[in-house]
Amino acid sequence: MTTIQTVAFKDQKPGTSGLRKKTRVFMQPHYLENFVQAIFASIGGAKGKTFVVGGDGRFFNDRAVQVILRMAAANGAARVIVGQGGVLSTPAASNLIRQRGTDGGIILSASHNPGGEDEDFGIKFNMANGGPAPESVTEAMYEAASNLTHYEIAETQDIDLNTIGQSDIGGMAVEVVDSVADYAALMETLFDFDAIRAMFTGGFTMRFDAMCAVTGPYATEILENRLGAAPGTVTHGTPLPDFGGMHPDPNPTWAHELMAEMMGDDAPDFGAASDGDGDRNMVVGRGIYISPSDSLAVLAANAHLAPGYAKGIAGVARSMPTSAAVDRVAAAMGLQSYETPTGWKFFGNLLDAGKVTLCGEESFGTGSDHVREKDGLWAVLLWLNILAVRRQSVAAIMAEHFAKYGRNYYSRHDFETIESDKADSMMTALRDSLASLPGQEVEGMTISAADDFAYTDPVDASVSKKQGVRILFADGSRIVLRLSGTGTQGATLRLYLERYAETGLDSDPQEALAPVIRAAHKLARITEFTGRTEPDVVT
Ligand code: VG1
Ligand code: CO
Repeated sequence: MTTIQTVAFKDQKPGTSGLRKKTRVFMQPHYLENFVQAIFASIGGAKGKTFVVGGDGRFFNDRAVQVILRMAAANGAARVIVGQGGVLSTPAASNLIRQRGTDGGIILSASHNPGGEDEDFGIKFNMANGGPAPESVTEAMYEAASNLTHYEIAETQDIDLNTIGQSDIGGMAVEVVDSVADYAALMETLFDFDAIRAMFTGGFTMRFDAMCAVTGPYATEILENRLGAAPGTVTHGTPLPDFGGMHPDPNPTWAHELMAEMMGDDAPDFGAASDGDGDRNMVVGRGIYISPSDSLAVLAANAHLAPGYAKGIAGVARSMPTSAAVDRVAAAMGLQSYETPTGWKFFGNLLDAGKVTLCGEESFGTGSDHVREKDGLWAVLLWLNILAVRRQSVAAIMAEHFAKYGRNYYSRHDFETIESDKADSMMTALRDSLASLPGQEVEGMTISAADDFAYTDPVDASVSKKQGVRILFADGSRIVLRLSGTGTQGATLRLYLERYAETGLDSDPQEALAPVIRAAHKLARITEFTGRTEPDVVT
């Protein structure tokens, strides 16, 4: 056991979901070690505690796990449960943290960001409830990291993480577990596997694009081995340290191979994709793309068709930029709908308190109270269960949904790698203009309200400010702007656009939203500040 003197890094501030930096930043001497020590400091030390450790298998995952094990041992932890090969999807890690009654877990991932030596890496801590550390704890991490002078580490050989079983570092037990088994077992408790299997036997076809990321083994085991989907249903199913050069973000832009197949002749009945760490999902029907906000609404309206939710759901929550489609379902069902800031950490209290059962974000994240993370495969399985019960096409289900609730046309426009000072100036100017906006008319629409979203947690009353600018129009349309908290280079502006319609339900979203898009550019003066006229990614 050694104490290493170190110098604090001043940039170890966790963002929307942990600390994300270029992989090479993490690989520099002491960088990872400092932050791990700061994690332990922020939770009152590691002594006698049990943790789960695993990551999405990206470049540097294997080295980082070894470092964390040695530091946990030197900090007096009693036991660390590690996924085989150091790999766990984010929802599987969340499940293990809860199921084994541990004190929390360290998850290595930069999620939907590309991986590799020249791409991104990340690390975050999840609490004993299985959910991402709340802001009070991430602030304590930043504080500890900014003032760090030394860290504790054990000097030892690498631990064999490929063999399931138990070993030991200086009295700390290291338990290597199957990465998939417990998660797959949990899914069997929630969904009607027999009904889904019968649907596949009856000729139902599917494509699941794992994007060379962590979900491959999970999807292959569950979809092909347990549910009987045809071999080859899962594509890009072998996880690679650089995700095969793919950008593991399941949206129409990056999952273009899947999109092409789903929109082509002979498309399968159902398609889905997942991200780097397995917590995101995109679902697609034959010839029809489903926006994540609409998917959340459909899942809320139909969850009772799956055994795990047969008793009904307690309530729903969505992040503020997510469309209000799910609110309409909640209202019709007499349920409470909560609006939280972006990031899964804000759902934890609502789930723990039993106020909500389903949660979702427009960024391809959906989940429930079965874990405390969003869960890509879970969403896919819930869709499959609904399809198996309703025996309709995805397109028919969507058409019925829109006819009943109306349609919240929705799109997100991302402007990436803007110079940070330009993006900051734009947001500052916009914030300064908010008070003067109500009553103004833009593109034939009247602004009814404008604010900077602040959230008071209904459970612990903690307050989170400056969570994104909202401009609301009298006709129900909405514009939201915020800067990403997961990027590693410059700033990414996210522009969220929404318009509600009760008729004309078959339009192209970009066309339906055209006046809202023009209004957003005018009000935020995007081109004037950033030089950008067109977004880099449209979802
Ligand atoms: C993005 C998404 C947000 C999501 C977060 C983490 O954050 O917008 O909804 O919770 O990523 O998802 P930001 O700050 O870049 O907008 V993941 O799958 O990257 O852990
Ligand atoms: Co993710």
